[in-house]
Amino acid sequence: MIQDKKVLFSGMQATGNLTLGNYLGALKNWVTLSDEYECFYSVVDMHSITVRQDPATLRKRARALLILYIAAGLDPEKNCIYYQSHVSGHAELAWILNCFTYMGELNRMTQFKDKAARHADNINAGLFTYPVLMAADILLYQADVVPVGVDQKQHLEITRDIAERFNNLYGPVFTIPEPYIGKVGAKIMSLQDPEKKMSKSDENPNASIYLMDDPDTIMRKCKRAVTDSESAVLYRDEQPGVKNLINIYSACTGHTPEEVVKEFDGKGYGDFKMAVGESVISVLRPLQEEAARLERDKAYIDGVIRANAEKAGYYANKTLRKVQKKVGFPERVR
Ligand code: ATP
Ligand code: LTN
Repeated sequence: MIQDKKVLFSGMQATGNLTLGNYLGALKNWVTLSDEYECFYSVVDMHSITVRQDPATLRKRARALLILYIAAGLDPEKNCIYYQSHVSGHAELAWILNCFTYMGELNRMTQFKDKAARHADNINAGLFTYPVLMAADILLYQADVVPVGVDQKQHLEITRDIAERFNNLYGPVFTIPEPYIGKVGAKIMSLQDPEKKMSKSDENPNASIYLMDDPDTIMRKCKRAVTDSESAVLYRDEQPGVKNLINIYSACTGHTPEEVVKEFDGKGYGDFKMAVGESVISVLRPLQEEAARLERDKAYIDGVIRANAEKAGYYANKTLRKVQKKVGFPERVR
């Protein structure tokens, strides 16, 4: 707990272009939660290199993602927005936690199995211990809550197991974190295959709306979205394409799915898809404008990066020193 507020930690990888799914499922919730908690939002660039990256592209994407956090409405004065690689405590705690994590536990992680299958030529040790670094991220700041999508639940469970194991051996060092999984937008589906989640690694560009898509592209993708032959805007599992579009419209306008169904009663898919497109454009336009403005303000962004790395480092070191003492590392001599 920092100044009576509970602590929140979350992060995103700077790999690929962010989609409307990332925004509605994660970033938007972060903004809603930011008043209630003391928040740490990291660009987890150290996690990114578990898969081979082009250095210049990674650097560019990491900065664009950090800017996007701010453009989405996270005030960097109140929220600690920083690069994971700028705080060495993440790597140091991860090493210690590696020694408290079992191979068998890591072997059960579904994300590891998926990624190992997709990158069969590069199944490195970092990919295997990815969840330990994630546990270090969270435990370093004594986070109470971690907002993530459903896909990250297993990693939260292993984080809790590692923390409890450590606490049982050495006393209450770590706060045990809870996952926070939002209701609205928890799972935005692909526009081309509504049975699959919208994902930044999808090869078909029409399947996802990217946060940086221009209005014409957004409208075209919405018009091309796969629906069905029912021709009625109804919110039901039998019409997954339409249901997904209702979810998107609902998340973008704040109207409930029931209100959306009423609004489009008797109207065709053409009108509905146009309205969905308009609603997405009106949410993304200010975000894009703000990101472009911040992009130009190099001095301001550099200042944010410097100040927040220092702030994160301060809290990280507090936990790290405690942990180092507990495991028996010799004290520093001043
Ligand atoms: P990839 O396609 O590379 O696996 P991703 O699009 O799934 O990436 P991540 O970087 O793994 O994105 O996730 C960032 C955050 O966005 C996570 O909290 C994740 O749960 C959330 N998220 C990702 N896709 C969606 C989606 N379609 N709907 C809702 N939330 C999502
Ligand atoms: N694994 C997460 C990103 C991530 C994260 C974290 C999320 C790394 N460290 C700590 C929450 C808390 C992902 O792929 N979305």
